[in-house]
Amino acid sequence: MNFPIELINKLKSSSRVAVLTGAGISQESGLKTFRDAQDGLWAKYNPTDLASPEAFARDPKLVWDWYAWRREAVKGVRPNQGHYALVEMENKFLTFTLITQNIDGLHRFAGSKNVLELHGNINLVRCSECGTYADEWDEESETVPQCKKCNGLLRPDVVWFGESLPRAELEAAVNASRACEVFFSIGTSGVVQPAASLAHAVRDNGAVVVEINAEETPLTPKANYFFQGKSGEILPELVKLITEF
Ligand code: BV8
Ligand code: ZN
Repeated sequence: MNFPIELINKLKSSSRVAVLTGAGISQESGLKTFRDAQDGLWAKYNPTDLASPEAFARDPKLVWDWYAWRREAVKGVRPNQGHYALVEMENKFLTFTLITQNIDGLHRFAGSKNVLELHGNINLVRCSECGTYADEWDEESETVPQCKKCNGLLRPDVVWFGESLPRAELEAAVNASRACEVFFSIGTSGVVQPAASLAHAVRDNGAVVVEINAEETPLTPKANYFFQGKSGEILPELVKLITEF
């Protein structure tokens, strides 16, 4: 990939960087992206219909099983070169904030420290009534496991459509986007709000916006740089150039 020298110089002279990632960065780990057709059993459901409080209220077992299936899928995968390149980048900049829409936990698994999980984490399970986190539950149970404290139905600790994002994480993400000198948008179709609006807020503060994605998105026309391709290939190349003295 040909990286313009002014971008390399900008990165070498910057100290505050923010990154937003989406499902695309985990695709090379073998995880389907959110809008990929769901495999087999789930082919007939649209993810946005299952990832909602209404779906859980209507058929808690179906939604619970969908997340149990996805937890299994996440257990079987490892971070890829794109995740590791971001770990290297974090050590390179004075202030580095990794904002992710992903719930797979792969950034932390790869070693990233300052990670803001805007949509929660699929490996965490809490009570849908009292909010108590469950440290273990019977994955084989015929019915949705229940809270030990109040018997409420357990649910994944993720943000469903129509639910608000965790305030602290969202606030930190907005602050990091406002303060950064360079903002990366990586592996996201940029349609889910309010995460997608972070990049647009950045433009207003004069920061440089760099998009790395397999296809163009609504952000592409507004980005200063757009690199089309796989994040697992592009990011290591870019990080190598900015860490070379
Ligand atoms: C809220 C957790 C309100 C669950 C997720 C109309 C207009 C605007 C907004 C709305 C609207 N109607 C409704 C809304 C709001 C809604 C929304 O944005 N809807 C969208 C569909 C229009 N948002 C919400 O509901 C949010 N909450 O607004 O609350 C509110 C306000 C006040 C008080 C109370 C309530 C909550 C949104 C969070 C939903 N939860 N995840 C779960 O995962 O099961 S979102 C889900 O989509 C995932 O987190 C995923 O990450 C996220 C975004 O998708 P992407 O990550 O971008 O993945 P996608 O597949 O789309 O794209 C992948 C990209 O990677 C592609 O472009 C592909 O080309 C690229 N790619 C693939 N491989 C690679 C690659 N790139 C590089 N390398 C590769 N190898
Ligand atoms: Zn409870």
